[in-house]
Order: sequence, then structure tokens, then C-alpha cells
Amino acid sequence: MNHSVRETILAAATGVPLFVQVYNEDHQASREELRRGLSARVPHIAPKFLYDALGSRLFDAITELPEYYPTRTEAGILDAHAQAIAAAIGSVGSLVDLGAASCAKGLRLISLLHPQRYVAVDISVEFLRAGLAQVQREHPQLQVTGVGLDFSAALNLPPECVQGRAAYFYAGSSIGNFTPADAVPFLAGVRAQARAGGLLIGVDLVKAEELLVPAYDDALGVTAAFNLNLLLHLNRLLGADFAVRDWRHVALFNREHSRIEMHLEARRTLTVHWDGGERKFAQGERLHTENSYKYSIDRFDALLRDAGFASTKCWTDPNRWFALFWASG
Ligand code: AVJ
Repeated sequence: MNHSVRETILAAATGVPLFVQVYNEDHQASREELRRGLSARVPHIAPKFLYDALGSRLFDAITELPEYYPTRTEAGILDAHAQAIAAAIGSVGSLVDLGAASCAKGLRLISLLHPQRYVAVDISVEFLRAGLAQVQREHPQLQVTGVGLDFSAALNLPPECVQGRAAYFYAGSSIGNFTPADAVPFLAGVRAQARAGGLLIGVDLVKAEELLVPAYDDALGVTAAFNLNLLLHLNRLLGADFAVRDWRHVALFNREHSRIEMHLEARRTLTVHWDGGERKFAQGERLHTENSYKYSIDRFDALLRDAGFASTKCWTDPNRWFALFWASG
């Protein structure tokens, strides 16, 4: 980040949201990553590529589906235990919302914690504009900053963005996109930045397959559209020629790894071409597009402690479908 951006952040005023695209995506590097994934023995694409402009809207629609319990269950936990959660977190100068998207959950926490500054982070700063305008309307005195940043590898947030004691918020069980082995260093990085503050994190819990699988394979086909839309994004990024109708959405629960997997399965034998390469897919062959790990409360608590957090508190819903942890120390 250059000098003038640092000064802009330091001078952040109240009343007008400030927007910063910290990490201008290295398109060459992401194209290389995509080509490698498509050419691998088991073809795979990282889930962050699900979130182009349409993908982000489709994900928003997913959160309203009757089968997709995580978003509303997490909101219910936050409502039911609001006072206890606020007391555990204590007073904060900054609320840092990781993967803030529409900022709907951030708004709930702002009302609960009364920070001076709200820092919303998402892979593209464009996705934050509408949500942050709403936040600023409802809280005119709040310092509002939107940061466009791909933090799927590591959270390299400019330290200038965060002032005072900070609560980091990672909602919706997005931590489930990391393998447990990768989640530990990521969480350790958040802990290092949070220092005297801490992390409020939502985690989806292991439950019956009859509840898990429909949440990722809904009757309306919105999740199928969300998954298939990845192909349109790949066509644009790579100059590829994926035909959406040649592919089928597959969601399954892999019990051995305790994760939902999303795949795209070729309906017929076909060859996909892209700038500088191609790959043949046999009928039934799959492209792996997402993992969504499901935890037990004890297992996730152990993961937080492996990441270095000394103290954890946990709240859950009556069905024990979802958990919210406050990790600090
Ligand atoms: C945004 C990663 C939390 O894993 O439940 C929803 C993404 N994928 N439906 C999840 C998702 C398909 C979601 N996270």
C-alpha cells in the first residue's frame, strides 16, 4: 500500500465511508492457480472464485433458503445471547468484520458493542459499497472503512485500519472453507493482530446428513446455480469454453473428513479449452469446487487453543446446529 493510502486511512473521518482496495488482485497469479487446478489429477478450483458479482448475489439468496440453516441460526444465537456475548467481548474501539458482504451481521454487532470504528473486509471492495452506505446511514458518528482484500491465504490487513482494542468477527462458518490444518495458522494470524482483543467466530456443527446435504443442495436449485456460475467466472478469467448445461451440481457429506463437498460433474465426455491449454473430462468426472468443514464444539475449541488463544467462550442454539465462539488471550 502506498504512502497516500496510509495517510488517508489515518485521516479517516466520521460520516463518510472510506474505501480501500488493498490487494489489487494479481490476475496473472490467479490465472496460473486456476490452470494448475484444472490440470491436476483431481481437478479443483478454490471456493473464493465462486464470488464474482453474480456469485455474491446468489450466495446472498442462499442465506434466505429454508434449507440453509447456518445464517439464521447464527443470527438467532447472537440475539438470544446478546448480553452475555457483549459482556464477554467488553469495550472495543474497532470492530473488524471479515467477509462482511452485505454487513447485515456487522450491523447487529455494532448496535451491541458500540465501537468507534467499523472495518469491513471482503475480497472485493465493490461488494461492500451498498452495505457500508447503510451502516453509515444508521450510525452517522461511526468511522466506517471498507477494505478489499483477499485474506484466504493470510490476513494482511494494514495495521492503520484498526484502532484501539479490536474485536474481529468471522461469521457464517466461513472458517469451514479452510482445512483444519490450514485454519490453525490463519487463526493464529488473527490472534496476533487482535492482541488485547479477540475473535468472535461462527462455526457450523456436525449433524445428521439429512439436514446437512439439503443445505447445500436446495430444492430451488439456488446452490446449484451458485456452483455452476463458477464456470461462467472461469470462462471470463481464463478465456475458457465451459458450457454450463454440460455440468451438474453435486453436494455430498464426506464423513471421514467431516466436510460437505461441492463438485461439478461432467454430464457427458467433453473437452474444455482455455487460453493455452485444454482438459478432457470423462462422463461423471468431477471438478472439486468447495469444502465446508463441520466441527464438534470440543474439536473447534481445541483448534482455537492450537492457534494460541488462551480463553474461549461458546454459545449455541437449542438444536446445537451452530456455535459462536469468543476467543481471546
Ligand atoms: C460462506 C463458506 C460459509 O460453506 O456454508 C453455501 C458457502 N457454499 N452454500 C458454506 C456455501 C454453498 C458457505 N460459506
